[in-house]
Amino acid sequence: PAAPVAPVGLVFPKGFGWGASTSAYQVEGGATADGRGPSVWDVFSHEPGRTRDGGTGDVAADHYHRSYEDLDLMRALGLKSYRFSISWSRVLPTGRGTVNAKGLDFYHRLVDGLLERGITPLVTLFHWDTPQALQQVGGWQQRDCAKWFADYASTVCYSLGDKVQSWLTLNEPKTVVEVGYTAGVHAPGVRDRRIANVAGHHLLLGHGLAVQAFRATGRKGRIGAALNLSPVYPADDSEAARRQAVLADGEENRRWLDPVLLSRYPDDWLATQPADAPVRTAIHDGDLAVIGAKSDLLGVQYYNPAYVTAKGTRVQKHPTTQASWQEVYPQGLYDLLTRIKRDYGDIPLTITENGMPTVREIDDQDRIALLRDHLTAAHQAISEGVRLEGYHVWSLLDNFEWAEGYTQRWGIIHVDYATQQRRRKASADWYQQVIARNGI
Ligand code: GBH
Repeated sequence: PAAPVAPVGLVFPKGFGWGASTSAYQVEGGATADGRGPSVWDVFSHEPGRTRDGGTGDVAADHYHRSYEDLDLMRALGLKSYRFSISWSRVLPTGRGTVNAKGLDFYHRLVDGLLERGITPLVTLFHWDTPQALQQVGGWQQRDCAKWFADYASTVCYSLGDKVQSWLTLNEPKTVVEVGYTAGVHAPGVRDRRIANVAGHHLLLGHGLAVQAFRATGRKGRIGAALNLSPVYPADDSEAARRQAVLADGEENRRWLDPVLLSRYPDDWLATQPADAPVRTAIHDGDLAVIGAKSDLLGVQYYNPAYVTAKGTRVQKHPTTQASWQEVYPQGLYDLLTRIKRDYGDIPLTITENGMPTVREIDDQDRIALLRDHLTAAHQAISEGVRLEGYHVWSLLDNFEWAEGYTQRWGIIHVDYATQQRRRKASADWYQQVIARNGI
């Protein structure tokens, strides 16, 4: 199917949540400021050869020290929503135990600054930065990590819960499993599929326990997970490719959506796990009921589709961005959103990430085109009844792109890392107009 032609004058629903996203380790810097403890990413990024340019998040975009300037940039854009994450080890330097008040205060000031500017905070509790002290006792491989995460969630949700109404538990558990624990290209650098799937289960359990912990604080508000999802298509019309695409959909999408929204693992995904796979014993009776504890919203992150051959291998069918994994197919967002509604019902959705890296540092017309085409696809889904409440561009600022270091610029605002000067890109000007007009 061809991508939709971008019509002009698409108006979004009243109150649509125009937003932008960041994550703590990618923008904050201040790695040792005010008592912050190290996370797995501090350790990993300092190991030789882990990031393309040797970059670390020590300073990043120095947002920890420049949050007021960044808040003013957000206000100038007219943002309605800002999605950021909390650094677990800033709040709890060893992952559990005593709260570091100065660390927590940073997020209070940030949230106050957002509210003063009329911007709604959307807070992610975990964007990959497991406290190193917890990694040393097993991290997500260890079942207790789910409980530690829920305790941390309880602390943060209670403390900020009179100001923050919207929470996300985990960012992209799939990426942690596939890149952090299988490929070993992200922290903690484990390369073991069996361990990865155990960690994946414990991450999901952590999500469910965190949802319960949030409810137990008595704070009002909504909570859910942020999942990166890819519509999966057969690469050709053979029966074998179609079968492989269904299996791959299990891995890419249903393995995460089904437990969180339907309290079950998909049978076909479970069947791919060998009889002696440790994940089978990691799943205890009652876990799926916890994992499927009622979510109030779902964060959808869409970057690319997946095409699967008759042999089960992946191929690309569309041009990619500077990120070689990202083939561009805006219609995939429409397919994804309508599919979620069809298969999982009317849970409120917000797009928590979508965007691209651009080589052109200021005049980023390619980013404008990509955002416009994806918003067109999102609008089409809304017009067909999908309950999409917001859209957050990844990212507000150029930042530390994990294993790619600083070699990819994903922001709508440019950061000159030598001076930390911010400069709006063409896409920021464009996005400001989109927000002002509530449409494209
Ligand atoms: C998101 O991941 C993250 O949430 C965010 O932190 C990140 O900055 C942003 O997207 C842009 O990448 O290098 O071949 O091993 C997006 C999903 C899944 C994309 C893992 C990169 C690694 C492919 N990511 N994938 S590879």
